[in-house]
Amino acid sequence: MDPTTISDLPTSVQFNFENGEFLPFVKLEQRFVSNLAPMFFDQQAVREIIDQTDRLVYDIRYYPFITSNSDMALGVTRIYPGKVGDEYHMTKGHFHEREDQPEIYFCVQGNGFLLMETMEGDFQAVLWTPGTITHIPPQYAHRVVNTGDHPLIFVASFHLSAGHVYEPIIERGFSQVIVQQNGGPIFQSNPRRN
Ligand code: PAN
Ligand code: ZN
Repeated sequence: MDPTTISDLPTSVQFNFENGEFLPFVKLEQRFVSNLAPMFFDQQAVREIIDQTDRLVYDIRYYPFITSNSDMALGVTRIYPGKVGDEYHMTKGHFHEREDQPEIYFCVQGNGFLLMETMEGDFQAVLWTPGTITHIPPQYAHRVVNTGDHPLIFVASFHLSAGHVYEPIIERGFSQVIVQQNGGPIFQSNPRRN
């Protein structure tokens, strides 16, 4: 990220609880269905969306609080409501490259689940409502799923040096997926793993 943000002085940003934006921010990333294509199990639904009008699934605002000897980062993610086929909008999900790097996630607005899973297959799902704060231990892949009708907004705090590894999620996904059935969310074993 932008090296001009290096500062050894205390730094603050101002967070807007209504829309999840904060100022100033250093980087905004947008992830569309096309960017997430391999993550969803219903590949036909993915192709139909991309062929018609690609759709924004989530955006992330970052601020890297880099000092001369530390690399804490703030990220605020907004997952817009929606589904790809029957599967709810979600983040890609990733492992941290470094095996000693945890993360804090704070659900500010919206409803859904935080999914976490180790390489060894320990799967954990936490129901998320506004105010839920979860510590994600090192070596747990993490993904947030928005099962509500409104944006799901969460604040993340992590070290930039943690690194992000997406390949295992692209290849295998999480062991469970969350789909809509009879108007509400249910868990199913991931068809991509069968
Ligand atoms: C978060 C995530 C962010 C987007 O800042 O990077 O929510 O999710 P994906 O990276 O899985 O697309 C974080 O966990 N940082 O480590
Ligand atoms: Zn992370």
